[in-house]
Amino acid sequence: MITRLASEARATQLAQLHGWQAVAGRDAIQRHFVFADFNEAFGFMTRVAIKAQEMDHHPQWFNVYNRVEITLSTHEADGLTGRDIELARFIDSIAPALLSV
Ligand code: H2B
Repeated sequence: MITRLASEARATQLAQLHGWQAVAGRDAIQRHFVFADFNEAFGFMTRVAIKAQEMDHHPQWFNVYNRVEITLSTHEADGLTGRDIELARFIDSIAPALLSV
């Protein structure tokens, strides 16, 4: 059973991410992206999906045309864990920084 990040590890690891914000009323983080068009957005989502499948850790996400909103949390721990940090780091590594909002 995976456990939630303790407050010290949590602060350090969250500080290393880019553009992620805490979700109100829930132990989760969220980042919004805007791409040039749907093709760019879906290409990005495809890369995230392949990583998520490899990790067996899946994002909650929302897409309309060129916008993608990703929320990360670990259901079985009912909060943020190292798996969310790992997936967020991967997402940051493939996200075009200038297009993130
Ligand atoms: N994704 C997320 N975000 N949180 C989980 O707790 C989770 C998951 N659990 N993907 C996995 C799959 C679990 O359902 C399987 C059985 O390992």
